[in-house]
Amino acid sequence: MGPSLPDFFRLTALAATASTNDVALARAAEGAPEGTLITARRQSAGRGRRGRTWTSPEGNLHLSLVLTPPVGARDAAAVGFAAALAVADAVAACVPPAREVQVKWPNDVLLGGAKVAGLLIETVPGRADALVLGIGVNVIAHPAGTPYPATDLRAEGAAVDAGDVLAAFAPAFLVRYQGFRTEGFAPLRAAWLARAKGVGEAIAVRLEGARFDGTFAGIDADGALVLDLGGGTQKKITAGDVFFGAT
Ligand code: BT5
Repeated sequence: MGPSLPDFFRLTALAATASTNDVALARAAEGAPEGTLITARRQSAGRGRRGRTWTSPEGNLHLSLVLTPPVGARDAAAVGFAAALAVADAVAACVPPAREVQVKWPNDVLLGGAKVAGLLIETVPGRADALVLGIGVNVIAHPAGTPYPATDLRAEGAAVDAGDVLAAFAPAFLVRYQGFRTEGFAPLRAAWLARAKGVGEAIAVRLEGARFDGTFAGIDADGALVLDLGGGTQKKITAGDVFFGAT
């Protein structure tokens, strides 16, 4: 039996699939309502941003959720921050209290400074009112040798399974998402910044074909990363990969 979830969610639990985002995108294209939730125990073609691979072995949590936020796909950034905070809430509930849980721009969750979860938000062809939120949480395993260090919940002392993490995530996400729906992005932005790694510190942001070094000054009212380049110059970045402690 699966975990008991709030009414909002309509769960389809799969043993295996290529990518839960693909299943959710197909359902959304057919008109599936908000709250449609797909999970898979493992994925054979899990993906990250820009076509990268997401390692998805049996035992980790892989989920995709269909959402119809107030201004549809244009709310993608806000939904990403709400979801990352909810994953951070769920992770914090699973690990010993002393373990540090942080969010990393744009949508990663860090445990003890290493990546424990990643999020991928995709738009639905033909449906401007909807988007698909995909989340991978490393519950029992993580890949070695990734450009940004990874970890998993078991390695950090949490004796939980994917169902436990889903049961912790679902209500936490509803709180964050309903808060966004009623109060807008500003409180979410503040909550995200309070949990973010590296604000005020030196970072490098890698974009396709470019790298910018500066001080992480925060995020703007749209969720873009604000990078202080020195000399009074700031640059806003809407997509990229952040590395900390850059020299
Ligand atoms: C992400 O991309 O972090 C988004 C990951 C979203 C995965 C979920 S699982 C359910 C749903 N269905 C899907 O097919 N996807 C979503 P990005 O920031 O681009 O990070 C990808 C990079 O992280 C890879 O290039 C690797 O370097 C590294 N990586 C791959 N697997 C990882 C893992 N399990 N844990 C930590 N890092 C990983």
